[in-house]
Amino acid sequence: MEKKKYQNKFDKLAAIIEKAESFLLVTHKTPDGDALGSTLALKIYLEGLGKKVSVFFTGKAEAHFRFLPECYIDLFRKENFLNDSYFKNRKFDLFILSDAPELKRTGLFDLKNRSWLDKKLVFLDHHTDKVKEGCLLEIASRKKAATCQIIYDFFQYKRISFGKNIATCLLTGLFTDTGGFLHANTTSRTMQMASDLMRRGASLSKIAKETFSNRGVNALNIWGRALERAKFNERNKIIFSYVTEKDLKECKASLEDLAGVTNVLGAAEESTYSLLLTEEGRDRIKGSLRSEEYKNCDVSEIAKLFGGGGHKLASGFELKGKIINKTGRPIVA
Ligand SMILES: [Mn+2]
Repeated sequence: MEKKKYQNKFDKLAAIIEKAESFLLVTHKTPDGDALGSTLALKIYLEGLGKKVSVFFTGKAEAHFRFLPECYIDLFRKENFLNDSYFKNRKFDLFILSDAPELKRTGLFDLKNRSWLDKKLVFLDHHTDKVKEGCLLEIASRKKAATCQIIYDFFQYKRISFGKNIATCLLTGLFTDTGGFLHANTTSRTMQMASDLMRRGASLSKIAKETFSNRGVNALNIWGRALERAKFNERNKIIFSYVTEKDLKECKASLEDLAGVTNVLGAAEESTYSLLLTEEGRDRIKGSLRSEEYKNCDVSEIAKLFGGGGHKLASGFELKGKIINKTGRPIVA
C-alpha cells in the first residue's frame, strides 16, 4: 500500500474511533503474541480516551502471555463464543479485529446474522493486502512484520503519545512475529520501532524470557518426542515430525507447549521447509509449516493444497483424521 493511501486510512480510523463510544476488540483463535499485543495496546489506548472497551477471543491463549499488561485471567477462558444471544443485551459502536484477515478465524464467525456487523467492523491485519469481507475500514499490508507495527505506524502518524504498557504490548507482537528478530521480516524499520519502544520503557529481555525461554518440564518432554521423531525426506527436502494426543497426555503437555517446535525442526541444514503435525482431539490434525527466506520456498502454497493458508515463511492447515491409523502405525512415517 502506498504511503498516502496508508495515511488516509489512519485519518479515517482516527475519525471513526472519535465518534464511537463502545468497542469490542476481537482477534484470531488461540491468539499469539501479535494478536494479544495488538489487541491489548488498542485496549489501553482506547480506555485512555475514555471509551468503553471489551476484549474477546476464542480458544486458549498461551499462558506465558499473562505477563502482558491488561492480560486478565478471564481472557484465558477456554471457549468464548460470541453468539447471537451475547449481542442481544449488548451494544457496541465499533468492532476492531486485529491480526486476522477474515471472520472465519474469530468467534464472530459463529454469529447467525452478521450483516449488521459490516458497517461497524474494522480490520487491522498483516496477513493480506486486501480483506475480502464486508467492513467499514480495512488497513491490511503484508509488508508489515506484525499487526503491532500497523498500530505503531498509526500512533506515529497521528502523533499519539504512549508509555510503557502500550510499548510492552507492541514490542511483544513485533518480537514474536519476527521470531525474536531472526526472521526475514526483520528490517531496519522494525529495529527502529523496537528501539523506540524500548526507549518508552518496554523491556526486550523480559519479553524474550517470557515468550521464548520460560518452559515447564512438560513442555521439554513433548519437545523431546517431536524432535526425536524428526525425519528428513530427501525428495521433497522436508523435515517433519508429529505429536499425537497420546503423547500430549503422557507428557501432561498442551498444544501451546509445542509453540516453536516447527522452527527448531527447520534447523536441519539439508531441509527446505519443516512440518509438524499435531492431533487436536475430535479427529483433527493441525499442520504447521515453516521455512526461511534464503531457502526460497513459499510454504503458504503447500498449506493451500490442504485448504489452509498463511505467510510465505509460516503457514498452517487443518485436516480431519488421526495421525496414528488403526494398525497403530503413524500415517506420515
Ligand atoms: Mn501477526
